[in-house]
Amino acid sequence: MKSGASKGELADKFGPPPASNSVVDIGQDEVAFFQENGYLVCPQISTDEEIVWLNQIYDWFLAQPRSGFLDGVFDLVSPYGTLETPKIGQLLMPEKKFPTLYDTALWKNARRIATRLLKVPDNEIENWGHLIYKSPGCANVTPWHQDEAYWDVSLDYLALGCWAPLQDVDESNGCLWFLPGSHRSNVMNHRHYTNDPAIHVLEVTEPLDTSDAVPVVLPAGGASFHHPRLLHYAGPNPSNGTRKAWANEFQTAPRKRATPHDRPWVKAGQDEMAKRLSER
Ligand SMILES: O=C(O)CCC(=O)C(=O)O
Repeated sequence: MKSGASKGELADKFGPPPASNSVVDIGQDEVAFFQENGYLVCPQISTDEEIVWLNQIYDWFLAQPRSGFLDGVFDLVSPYGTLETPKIGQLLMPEKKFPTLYDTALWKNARRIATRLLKVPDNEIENWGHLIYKSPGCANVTPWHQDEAYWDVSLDYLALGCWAPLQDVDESNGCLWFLPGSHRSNVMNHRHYTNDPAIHVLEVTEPLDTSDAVPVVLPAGGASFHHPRLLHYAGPNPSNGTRKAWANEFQTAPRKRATPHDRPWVKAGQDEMAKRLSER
């Protein structure tokens, strides 16, 4: 990412996460709920002290120079290369810059729960994270989508997403909404927002009945887990505060497919990003 600080400098600046004995696990009922509905909500997988610590690190990342591309902070709803304050900002893989994030109760609990939900041995889980935030007064929704619609069309995945807010979230500041049971559908047709392949965020193009959707109201330090085909969206953030979430994808090693999926929006976005990167 576009910043001068080394791993060591960040470790010196922020130190380790506050000591915690938070160990959160789930049982068969939660696994069954996830299989039936495509998601699970856990009210607390971190601690108050850790959330304060994480907020400082999050704010440091957001204050770094923006790149407008995937190597730094970029706006999910503006064309690649946009350097203005993001409406919906994203930074990929903060853990590569600051591996101490792996020492948090939040990450360790999320990983344990993901392992149970995916029903795989502990040593088979891979992970990457992203920071995703909505600026104060952001009118943009994160459109209805399935996460798998973003991914490599030549691979099959066993994966799920974990989404952990760093402040309380509800309908007033852009919480997630899930459509229970929708994970049983195939990946639907998507397009880049406003049909512009230079805009990263995707939206489903097929008609959707979202009348059964549920808001995922969570306190800071809680987390939700969702299947990569679960339809979900996040509302606007009309509040005065930044809505910050630390999302983590947990998966086994993806497997090569004999035939790639037909999802033309993926290549359209990659081509447009490569074009704009070459002009940077
Ligand atoms: O935070 C948001 O606005 C959307 C996050 C999301 O869709 C995800 O993490 O899968």
